[in-house]
Amino acid sequence: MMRLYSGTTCPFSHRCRIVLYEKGMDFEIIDVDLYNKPEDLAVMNPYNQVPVLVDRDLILYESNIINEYIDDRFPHPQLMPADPVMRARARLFLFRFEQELFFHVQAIEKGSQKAAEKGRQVIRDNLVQIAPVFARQKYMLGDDYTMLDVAIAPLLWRLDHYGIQLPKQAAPLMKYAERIFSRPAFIDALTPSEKVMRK
Ligand SMILES: N[C@@H](CCC(=O)N[C@@H](CS)C(=O)NCC(=O)O)C(=O)O
Repeated sequence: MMRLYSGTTCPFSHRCRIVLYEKGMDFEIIDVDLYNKPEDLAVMNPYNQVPVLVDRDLILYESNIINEYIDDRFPHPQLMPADPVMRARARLFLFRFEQELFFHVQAIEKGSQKAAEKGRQVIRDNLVQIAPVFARQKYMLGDDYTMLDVAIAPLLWRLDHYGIQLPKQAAPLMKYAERIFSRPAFIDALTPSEKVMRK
């Protein structure tokens, strides 16, 4: 059985929990206290961070790498596109999410007040820019829910929590977010600490 070492408020662990629940197979989630990390975390992940996935003798870290492995191992429902060109595009988007959104999440969570404010502003601007896409399509890549929706969902869930307010013009994005939040696997994947992040 796969074992996921996960942080109860960690957006990166949240991504992996979502994928595990989407697949509907057996797994174990181990909550890691990030203020008192178990010694074996640094043995499993040289960056001493969660999430970490253990599947028999395979140990993986980095949320997107973990998620692609779970998707390859349990292909139903498939979350990465099947077509090589679309798969490559999906990976490029995943990379850009890290550079343009999640890099700034780290500033909000750990940076100075000034860095956090700058992070909020960059995230707000980038989200406003992609918002019109959702007036035309249901999900990030079109009609189907994919790994891109999984990857961005933890950030959309935390907007209030991070103090990010979006203007009215981002309404299609928030409608899209509600669509993701209503998925049974999304609801099941929330920890009690995440549940209270949104009113
Ligand atoms: N790029 C990593 C980021 C993981 C990460 O930043 N994890 C944080 C919690 S959200 C962590 O373990 N922090 C503990 C530490 O850095 O001491 C991923 O996608 O998995």
